Amino acid sequence: MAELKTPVKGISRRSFLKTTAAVAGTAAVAGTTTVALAANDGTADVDEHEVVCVCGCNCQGNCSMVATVREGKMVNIRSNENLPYPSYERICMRGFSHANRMYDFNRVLYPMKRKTWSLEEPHVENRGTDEWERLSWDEAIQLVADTLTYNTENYGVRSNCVLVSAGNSFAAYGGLIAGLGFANAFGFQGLDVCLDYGDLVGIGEVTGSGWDFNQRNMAGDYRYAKTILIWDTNPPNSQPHSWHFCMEAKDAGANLVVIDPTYTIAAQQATKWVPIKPGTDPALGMAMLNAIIDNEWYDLDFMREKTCAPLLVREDNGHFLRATDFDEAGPAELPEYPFFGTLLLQGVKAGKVPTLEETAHYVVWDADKNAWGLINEVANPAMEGSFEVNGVKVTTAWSLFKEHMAACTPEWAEGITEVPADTIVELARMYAQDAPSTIYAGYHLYDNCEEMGMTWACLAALTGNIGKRGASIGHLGKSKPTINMAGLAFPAGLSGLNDELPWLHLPEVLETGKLKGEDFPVRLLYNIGANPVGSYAAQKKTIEEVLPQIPCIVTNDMEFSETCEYSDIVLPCAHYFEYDWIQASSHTPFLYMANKVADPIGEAKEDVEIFRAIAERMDNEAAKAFYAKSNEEMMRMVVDTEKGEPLGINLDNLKEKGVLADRDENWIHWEEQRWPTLSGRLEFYVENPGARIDIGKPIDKEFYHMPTYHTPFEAYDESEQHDKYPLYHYCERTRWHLHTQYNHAPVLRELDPEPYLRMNPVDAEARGIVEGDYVEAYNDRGHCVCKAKFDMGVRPGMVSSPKGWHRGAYVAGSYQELTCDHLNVLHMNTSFDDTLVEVRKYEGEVK
Ligand SMILES: Nc1nc2c(c(=O)[nH]1)N[C@H]1C(S)=C(S)[C@@H](COP(=O)(O)OP(=O)(O)OC[C@H]3O[C@@H](n4cnc5c(=O)[nH]c(N)nc54)[C@H](O)[C@@H]3O)O[C@H]1N2
Ligand SMILES: Nc1nc2c(c(=O)[nH]1)N[C@H]1C(S)=C(S)[C@@H](COP(=O)(O)OP(=O)(O)OC[C@H]3O[C@@H](n4cnc5c(=O)[nH]c(N)nc54)[C@H](O)[C@@H]3O)O[C@H]1N2
Ligand SMILES: [Mo]
Repeated sequence: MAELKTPVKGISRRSFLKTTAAVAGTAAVAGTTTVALAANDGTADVDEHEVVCVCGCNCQGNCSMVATVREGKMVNIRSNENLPYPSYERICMRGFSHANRMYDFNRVLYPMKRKTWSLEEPHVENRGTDEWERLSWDEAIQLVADTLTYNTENYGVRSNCVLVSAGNSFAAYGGLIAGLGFANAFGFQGLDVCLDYGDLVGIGEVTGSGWDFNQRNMAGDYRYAKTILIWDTNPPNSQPHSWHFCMEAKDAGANLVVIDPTYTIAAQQATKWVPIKPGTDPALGMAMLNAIIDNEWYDLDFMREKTCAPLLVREDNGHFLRATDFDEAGPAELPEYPFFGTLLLQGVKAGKVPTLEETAHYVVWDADKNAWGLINEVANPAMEGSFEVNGVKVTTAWSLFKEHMAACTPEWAEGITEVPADTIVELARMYAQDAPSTIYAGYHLYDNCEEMGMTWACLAALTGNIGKRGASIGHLGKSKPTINMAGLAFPAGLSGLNDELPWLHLPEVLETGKLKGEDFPVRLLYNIGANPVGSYAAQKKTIEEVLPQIPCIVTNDMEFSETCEYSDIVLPCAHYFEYDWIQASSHTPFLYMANKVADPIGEAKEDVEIFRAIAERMDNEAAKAFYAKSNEEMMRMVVDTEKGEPLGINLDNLKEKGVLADRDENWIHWEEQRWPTLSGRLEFYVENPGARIDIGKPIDKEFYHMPTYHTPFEAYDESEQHDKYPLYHYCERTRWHLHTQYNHAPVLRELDPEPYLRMNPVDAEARGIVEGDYVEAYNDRGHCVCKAKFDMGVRPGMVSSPKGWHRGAYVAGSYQELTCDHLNVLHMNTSFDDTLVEVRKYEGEVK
C-alpha cells in the first residue's frame, strides 16, 4: 500500500476562501473567471471538438448541453440548441460551471482507506481524524468484497446496508439506478432516504400514484393554466428551467400566486403573494376546501364520474362497500396505501390503472330507484346521504368529506395561518373558477407534510383540476413511458425484495439491534450518490451517535464529501461527464444519450464498473451473471423496448441523435381520467391508510381517512421548545449550490463566497446584531456560526440558511446540525424546516 502524499482531508474554511481569492486574482489579471474557460488562442494543431452531454444533477433540470473539449479536457459548456422541442432549451449558473467542477481540487482521485480501519479492528473513533492510505483498485475491491462476504456469512446479507441518494438520480443506466441494481443483485438492505416524500404520500393516497414523484403534467403544459399556485417552493432558484413556462402563463393573463412566508424571487414575479405562517399550509388548503364546498364551487359531474364521491363507506370498517363483501368470505382484506414500501417498486408496480370491469363490484346508491346498485350500472348515483345495504350501514364518501371539512372554516384557518379569511376564500374561488388550475407543489418539510399533499390532491379532486390541459398537481417525476428500468433495478427479480429501512429509523435499529422485532445487525453502510453527513438532518447526531455504531462505511463519490470524511473506504467514481450513460426523467419529454466528454481523472471508475469488479470477487452466481453483461448490453436492455420501437426509440438512434422525444411536449398526465387507485377514481376518502414503509409501527388509521390538521412537530408557537428557541429556521435552495455539490467551483464561489444566515432586521436588532456580524444559531441538536445577512424579505420570526454548504465553510458547526430528525411513522419524511433555533451575536474569533 502506498502512502498518499497529500491525502484529501476535507475542506477547511480557509481553503474555501482561498479558492475564491485565487479566482478573484485571476479575474483581475485575465479579465475572466477561470483559466479552464480561457479562449483558444488560435494555436494550430490544438485538438478541439464538441460533445453532446447531459447534466446529471438532481435539480431535475436534465439540461442537454454541448461541451467543448480541448486536448482531452472540458474547457467550456453551453446549452444544446438542437432539441426536439426548443422550449426545453436551458442551462443554469451551475451548468456553466461544470468545467470548474470536473477539475475541482476536491475530486477523489484514488481508492483510499482510513489508516487504522480494518475488518477486525475498525477503530471507528478515528473517523474524521485518521490519515488516509492510497489503495490500488485491486486491494480496494478485494477489501470491500471481503467485508461484504464476511458480513453476509456471519450476520446475514441484510447487515450490508446500501444508501442510494440524490447523486445523478435520473440515470436510466449508470448513477443511482446502478446503485439500486447493485443492492438488489445481492439482496443487500436498501436504506430509504426520507428526503422529499412526505407530501407525496398524501398525493399518492388520493391519486394512487404511490409515494414516488410523478403527478404533474409536463412542464410545457403550465403555459395553459389560468391559475398557478406556486406553493411551498421557489422555482426560480430550484427549478429555473421550468419557471419560464409559469411566466408565459402569467404573460397570457393567468393568476400566478405564490404561497410562501418568504418574499422569494418567485413571489416578486407573481401576480399575488400570500405570506403564511410557517408550517401551517395544510390549514390553508383545508379552508380552501371548506370555501369550495360552502360556495358550491366544486364540479359535481367530475366528482360523480371520476372520484370516490358516490362510493358508499361502511360504518363498521370504514372501507368502501363492494358487492363482493356479501360473498360468504365477507369483505376482502385491503392493501394499505400507498401500496408499496419499496421505492424500487414504485416505478414498476404503481401506475397500473384498473379497468372498468375490474372495478365493477363497487356499490352505490341508485337515487332514481332508491336501492343499491353496481357502479357501472347506475346512471344517477346518490351523491349524499346515509343508507343501509343488506344490513350494512353506509354513507357516501362525499357526505363524509363535507361533514369532515365543515369545521375548517376560513376564519379557523386565519387563526392558524395568519392569512386573512377573505384571502383564503378568494384563493379558493380563483383555483376553482379561474380554471384550468395547476398546483406547482413544493415539499412542505414539516411533520404535517402528508396532509399537505392530501389537501392538494383533494382540491384537484373536488374541482376537476387534474388530467386536463393546464390542470395538474404535485411534482414532476421519474417514470418514463418507454424504457425498461426494471431490467437494471431488479437484476435478481422481485422475489425476496425487502422493504427499505428508513434512514430516520436507523438510530433505533442500531440501538435496539432489531427491526420489526427481529434481530437486525447493521455491519456496513455503503453510500452511493449519497452524502448523509452533509445532507441529512441532525448532523451532530449522525457523526457522533449513528455512524460510530456501524463498523464499516464505504462511499463511492467523485468528490470528497463530508460523508467521505467519515468513511473507512472511499472509492473514486467517475464524474457524469466521464463515461457514457443514459439520462431519463419525466421532468422533460426526452431521453438523452449522456456521451462521455473526457477521460476520468485520477483512477476514477464509473459506478457500474466498481460494482462489476466487486461482483467478480463474490460468491453470488446471479449477481455475477448480471454483471457479465457489458455496459452496452445493459443500455440496450433499458432503451430497446417494444414500447419505444414505434416512436423510433432505440439505443442506436439515441446515440445518433443525442436526444429523443418520448412524448408530447405538453403531455397531460392521467388524460384518460382514470387513476391507479383500487377504484380507478380519485379517492379523497382514503379507505385503508398505511405507513409509507412498514417498520412495524402502527398508525392511527382513523386520523388519516381525510385531511385533518395537526401542528408541525417542533416549529409552532405553542411547542415546548418555543420559549427557548423562538425563531423558525428553514433552508432555501440557492442558485449556487445543488445540495452539497458545486461547493468549490471557483466561478460560483466568486458570486457566493461564504455561508450566511438570512434574517429580518427586526429580529437582528432585538438581539443587538448588526449587518455583517458573525452570529451563532443554536438549539439542542447543535449550532452553526456564520455571517448574518439582513433581508426584509425574510418573515420576522424566521431565519434561513442556504442549503448545501459543507461544514468546513462555517466558522463552527453547520446549518445541518440544527435540523429536526423526528421520525413520523406515517410518512417517514425528514421535517427539515420543522426546526426552531435562537440566534446570538458570535463573540469568538473568526478565522
Ligand atoms: N439550486 C438548486 N436547485 C435544486 C436543489 C438544490 O439543492 N439546489 N435541490 C433539488 C431538490 S432535490 C429539491 S427536493 C427541490 C426543492 O425545491 P424547493 O422546495 O423549491 O426548494 P427550497 O428552496 O427548499 O424552497 C422552499 C421554499 O419554501 C418556503 N417555505 C419554508 N417554509 C414554508 C412553509 O411553511 N410554507 C410555505 N408555503 N413555504 C415555506 C421557503 O421560503 C422557500 O422559498 O429543489 C431541487 N432544485
Ligand atoms: N437542511 C436541509 N437538508 C436537506 C434538504 C433541505 O431542504 N434542508 N433537502 C433534502 C433533499 S430534498 C435532498 S434530495 C437531499 C440530497 O441529499 P444527498 O442525496 O445526500 O445529495 P448530495 O449532498 O448532493 O450528495 C450526493 C453525493 O453524490 C455524489 N454523486 C453525484 N453523482 C454521483 C454518481 O453518479 N455516483 C456516485 N457514486 N456519487 C455521485 C455527489 O458528489 C455528492 O457527494 O438533501 C436533503 N437535505
Ligand atoms: Mo430533494
